[in-house]
Amino acid sequence: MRNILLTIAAVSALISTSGIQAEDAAEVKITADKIQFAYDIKEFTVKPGQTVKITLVNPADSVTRQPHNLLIVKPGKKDVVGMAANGSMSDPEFMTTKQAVPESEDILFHTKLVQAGEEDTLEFTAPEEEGDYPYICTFPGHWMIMNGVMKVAK
Ligand SMILES: [Cu+2]
Repeated sequence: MRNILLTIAAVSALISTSGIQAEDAAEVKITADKIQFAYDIKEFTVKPGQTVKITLVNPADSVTRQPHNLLIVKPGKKDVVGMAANGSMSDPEFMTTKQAVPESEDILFHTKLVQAGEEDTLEFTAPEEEGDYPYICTFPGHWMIMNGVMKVAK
């Protein structure tokens, strides 16, 4: 009898732990515009250290048929990373192996290049430091207008 009770206690502890984690995760779905180089969500807020899941969707009926990605960069580094992407365009691997992601220490997390009709989910732990973390698409020519801000705040 005592063993059974212990087992029940262990199982309910497991259930409540996973329940807390599910509640804690921030899930954001960001869809690329069909016509313009833009994300439908320009700003969202997460808590420091929170589990974040971002799904980038490139609609199947995209008019531009352009691939898109999503990079989360350090505060204030949108332009630096965007310019690094511009400077990488002559690299033959940039659009293939590198998924249009430039080499930069200022990039925290990124998706792959998502073609029309596809999506990619990025899962990470939000930075502990509060601030405005820009996200950008580094497909050539997009980042200046295809961007947003992930706010990290308590
Ligand atoms: Cu794009």
